[in-house]
Amino acid sequence: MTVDDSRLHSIYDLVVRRNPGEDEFHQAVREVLDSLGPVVARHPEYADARVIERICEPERQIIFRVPWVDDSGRVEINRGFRVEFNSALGPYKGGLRFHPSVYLGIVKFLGFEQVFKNALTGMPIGGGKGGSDFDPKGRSDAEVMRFCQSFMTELYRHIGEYTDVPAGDIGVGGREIGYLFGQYKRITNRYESGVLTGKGTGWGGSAVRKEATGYGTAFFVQEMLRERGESLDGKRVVVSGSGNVAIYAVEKVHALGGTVVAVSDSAGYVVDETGVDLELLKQLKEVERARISEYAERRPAASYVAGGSIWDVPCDVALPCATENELDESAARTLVEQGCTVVAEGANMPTTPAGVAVFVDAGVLFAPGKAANAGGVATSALEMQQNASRDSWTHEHAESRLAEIMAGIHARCAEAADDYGRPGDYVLGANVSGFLRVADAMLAMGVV
Ligand code: NDP
Ligand code: 2IT
Repeated sequence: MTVDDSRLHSIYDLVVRRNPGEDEFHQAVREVLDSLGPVVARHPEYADARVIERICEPERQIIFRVPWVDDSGRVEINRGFRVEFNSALGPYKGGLRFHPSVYLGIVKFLGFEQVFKNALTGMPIGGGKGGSDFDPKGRSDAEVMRFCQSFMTELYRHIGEYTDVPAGDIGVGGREIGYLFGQYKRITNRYESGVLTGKGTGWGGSAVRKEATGYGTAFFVQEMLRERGESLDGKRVVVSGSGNVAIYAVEKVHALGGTVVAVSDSAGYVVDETGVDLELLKQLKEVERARISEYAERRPAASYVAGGSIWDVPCDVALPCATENELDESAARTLVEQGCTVVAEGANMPTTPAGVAVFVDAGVLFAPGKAANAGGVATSALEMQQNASRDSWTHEHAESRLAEIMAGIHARCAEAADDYGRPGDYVLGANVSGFLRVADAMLAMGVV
């Protein structure tokens, strides 16, 4: 893919120069700019107001020390981040990631993606992201709690229900959100429910938030297939990862009649031709925090492959739900050769640009993360709505809102792709539709 418009090309060069060494951020910016050529040609007003240059520059970036004491009494020091990227549409909104690979470039790539994703939901949320290079693996609950308390002891001064509303991402789930909320409440002496989302359903969390990203990805696939007069019924599906997004993608794929035959973690993958046993998967990953190899040990029908690529497993539908750049050109070729016709990104930027090109060339239905995984943040916005009105919806109501929102995102992507002469191009549709909503708000608000 090339950034052919010379103005866009020089913006991209500037981003690379001003953000040295942040490869993932460069990749995310390039992927969006690659879609914007026809938009700037039709709308010179965006270029005149330098909206694209402004969108590529975060409004605020916070980096802080996170000291804490481990169970043996040793002092540990991590680095914390919050990048408040764009607030044209609402308070900054986006998750926190705790993973040893986290550095500023990862947080900026995720924050940048979040701006367009959140716009695409049609809801009043800006974009931001944060996290730390803290590795929760192998840490006790007490260590995770002390880390979260130290992290929030700095973060609290930057967030608020009308300012910036963090949630979960890799390594941050219900347990961590609980510890973070507890510390925020203690420091501020305010029961400000809307300051974090992904809370427990007994204390301000929304029904279906935990399930929302995975469910939403399956709903998006269903919408894409409907256009072809098909459905997930009878489809063979491979889901990478076995965390929050993956587990609930499996659950909804099964409910819609598909069969998930493989899941993974960072050490390897399991193949279960009879269909992944969801209760066992939840027990292992949500309760015991065990490795996926354990799945095969407890289920004779399944086999474990250490290392290797889960994309070697033949399927009709591939749902990458683990992490960025996990599906490269060679994996994409293997998937296409073995008959895969649908790919939807539950994770953020899991497919490399060369991988996306393979899918596009092969006519695969391809849904980018900012459309396919937007159900999580959309349900976070529903959680904010419930908190603001001190209300709490039923599971059925929250799920039907999620399904409507995913259908709306699908329709917006499809309309923008049609409007710009690229029917069926969900990458262009998502980027253009998200961009237009943010850009119009920025134009209306002047140079701020
Ligand atoms: P979890 O921490 O619950 O699970 C992450 C899963 O991905 C685990 O199976 C993990 O394996 C695997 N994984 C993580 N990092 C790597 C890596 N570097 N290489 C290989 N495997 C890896 O996170 P989530 O399920 O919440 O997030 C998964 C993806 O979905 C991320 O891209 C996230 O940004 C995105 N996302 C999440 C949303 C949410 O609501 N949670 C919303 C939208 C997108 P292991 O346990 O071995 O590390
Ligand atoms: O990438 C994402 O959209 C998330 N991790 C969810 C963000 C949120 O605020 O719910």
